[in-house]
Amino acid sequence: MFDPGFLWGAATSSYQIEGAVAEDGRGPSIWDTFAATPGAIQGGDTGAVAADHYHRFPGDVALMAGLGLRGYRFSLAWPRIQPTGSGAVNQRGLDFYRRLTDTLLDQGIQPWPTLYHWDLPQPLEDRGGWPARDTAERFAEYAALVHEALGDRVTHWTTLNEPWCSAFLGYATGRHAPGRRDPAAAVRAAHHLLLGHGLAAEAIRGDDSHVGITLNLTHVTPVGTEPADLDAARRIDGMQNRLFLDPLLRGAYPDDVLADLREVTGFGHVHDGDLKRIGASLDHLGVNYYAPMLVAGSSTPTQSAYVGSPLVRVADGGRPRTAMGWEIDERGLLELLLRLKDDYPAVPLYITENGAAFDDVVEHDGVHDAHRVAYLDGHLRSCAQAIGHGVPLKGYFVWSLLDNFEWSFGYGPRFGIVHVDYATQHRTPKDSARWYAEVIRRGGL
Ligand code: IFM
Repeated sequence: MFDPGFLWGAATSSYQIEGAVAEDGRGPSIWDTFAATPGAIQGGDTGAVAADHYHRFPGDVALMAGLGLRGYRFSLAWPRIQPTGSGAVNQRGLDFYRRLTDTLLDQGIQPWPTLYHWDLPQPLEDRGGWPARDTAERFAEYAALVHEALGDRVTHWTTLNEPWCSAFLGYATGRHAPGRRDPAAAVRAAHHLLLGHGLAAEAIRGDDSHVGITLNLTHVTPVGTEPADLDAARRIDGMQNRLFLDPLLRGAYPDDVLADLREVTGFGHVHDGDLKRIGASLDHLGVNYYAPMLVAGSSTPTQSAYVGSPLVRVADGGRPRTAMGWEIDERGLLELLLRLKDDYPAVPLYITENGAAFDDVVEHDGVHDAHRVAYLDGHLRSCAQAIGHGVPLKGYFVWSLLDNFEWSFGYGPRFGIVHVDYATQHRTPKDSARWYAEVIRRGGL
């Protein structure tokens, strides 16, 4: 069961909700550039206005308070704070986050900032982006600036959101900004993201500062017991989970994953001492879970985000799916949490994202999103079971507070528990928001 200190929250990210991309000195990010590329985003959508949270944050915080949220996970846009990715602070950008943080604290809502949720300053990409080691150093510098400004009000820091996506969707498949298709660069990016996390953790950790990272993890199972299927599951688990968990929690890359990746690149970019820094960096771990993965061996090579693993295909588990086409299986979350407890040293865990997009219908009396309520209810039951088995799970942030810009899918998929009418910016709490408020009020299901 959930203890009284359990942190009940909701999450968002800067580029997905803020808008105001050219205001108060913000510099361009890789997502501004990518979104302006014809064909990159469905419907040609961009984050230029999004949910206009930059201007409407007081109302949005009031909404959070009305729901009884205890924590709010948001991200800071690096290009608001350092418009070129290095050098002096843009005070107006920093002030926005100071006002947001203070408004949250006034309402008794714990600010839970993430320093990087994918909006890299474009000038840093022009100098090589995450495949370049210098970007990790710049990230630590930026982290130190933010910590200096907000460290008196923020206790729990998340460095990166889902470095797997930044590295492999951004640099291998080209489906995310900056849209590069260079598997070797993606592998270097993955290491430099982890290094940037480690350096940032050194810069901000202190008596009152707890440092975490958020990973998108999944529960991987093979379709059967054929060696090819077992190998497919090992490879995908390696690329999606262990490539990040092992350096962070054991201080070493897994040998089998290094062997798989050697088909793509060497590891000269991993310097002596890097893994020591990465491995000593976590006070807590953020887990983003949406769906399990069922995989099979394949005889046809495919190019995917799982570089170094071409002979793998994702199989159909036959379960109902969300509007993203993701299979719904809350048992995958339970298995994942138990696995983290069994395979890695104990570290406090937080579900930093969990939620679902469905084709919501706005009716005269609201948005009756029963599918989302069922999804959240099932996954929270898995959380409760995991806690019962001794998993040190300390909090849960639903993704997302608001409908928002879903990256290359644009504004089509709606993940919010609060509906946003993008034409009027009117917010309507869905049934799931009311249901979640009641869960929080009761302290559980
Ligand atoms: O919207 C994203 C978020 O930015 C990162 N995690 C997954 C969510 C749903 O795709």
